[in-house]
Amino acid sequence: MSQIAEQKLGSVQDAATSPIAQIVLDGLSRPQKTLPSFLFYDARGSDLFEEITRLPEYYPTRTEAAILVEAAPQIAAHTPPGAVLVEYGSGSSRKTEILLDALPNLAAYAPIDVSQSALAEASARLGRRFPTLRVIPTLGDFSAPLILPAGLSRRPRTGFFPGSTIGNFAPAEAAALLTHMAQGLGHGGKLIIGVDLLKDVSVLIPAYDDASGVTAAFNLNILARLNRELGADFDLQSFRHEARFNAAEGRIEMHLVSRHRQKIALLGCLFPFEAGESIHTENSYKYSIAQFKALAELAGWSCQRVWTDEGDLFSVHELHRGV
Ligand code: SAH
Ligand code: AVI
Repeated sequence: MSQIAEQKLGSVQDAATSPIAQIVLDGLSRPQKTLPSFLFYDARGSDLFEEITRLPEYYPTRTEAAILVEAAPQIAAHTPPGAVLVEYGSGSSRKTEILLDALPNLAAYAPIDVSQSALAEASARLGRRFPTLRVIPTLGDFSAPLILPAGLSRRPRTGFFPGSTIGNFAPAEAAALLTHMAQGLGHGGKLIIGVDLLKDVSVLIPAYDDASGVTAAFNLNILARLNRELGADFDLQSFRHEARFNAAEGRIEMHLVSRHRQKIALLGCLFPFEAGESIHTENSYKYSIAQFKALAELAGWSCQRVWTDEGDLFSVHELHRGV
């Protein structure tokens, strides 16, 4: 995944050499067609995600933000002065402001995101709100090696990975990503990570299939992106959004379901769809606190603290590099 950094294409002629071309061709060639969820986040997708975070049905954002407000003093007490705060998948960096308010003595804030528009907007806003804070944005894949400017390389590092973006990875990939973060954050490193909790399907499904259709638009936007950037000919009206709960795997799945039999042309290939056949676009794993702790420990972290809300909807964990 480390080549996904710059996916904006000059023209459709460049499409075949795009870093995402092979990933998309591979995904659509599988018996269960799939697309990786990082493709959601072009400029339009990042805006739609922000809209999702404000939906009444989408409990994770407001719940995690409220937990962070409560936890911020304790998080600050365990963050050494002069540390670098590294955020993985920072998006709009809205929740970051809660931590930054409590952490006036950081050496720098280093957000990493694949969305150029989200990263640029957030960096500009934070620059205005925290004029003395050094902001070092990185456009790219958070699973690539972490590179900080030489002057900061010996500073202690605290990672921040909110939003339950870890849930968008299957457990084995999530463990690999957490191991990668442990390495990148170095000796004495800490990680503040948001993890959505398993709950009743009657709450989960509306969170991923809201009444106003914003999540549907977010899911379908991936096809618009493939049309624009890879010259595909998806008719967006010919697919519908579906959120499914996979109880055996403990995850919500998002699919785009073909409304009828059709063929899609993309980069010189034809992809046939039966009526009802889907493209699997996202997994969102939901954990118990014990399950997530086990995963984090497998990846070399020790769990120091966990905070939840009263309804046990969401959790925020403070992990330290294992001894
Ligand atoms: N942290 C924010 C945004 C979560 S949305 C919040 O909690 O609300 C997930 C974010 O991760 C998006 O901004 C998306 O662009 C980014 N993202 C997804 N996969 C990524 C990857 N592999 N590398 C870097 N950023 C990624
Ligand atoms: C970013 N990620 C954790 C979100 C989630 O809940 O899995 C993305 C999302 N997909 C649909 N709604 C929100």
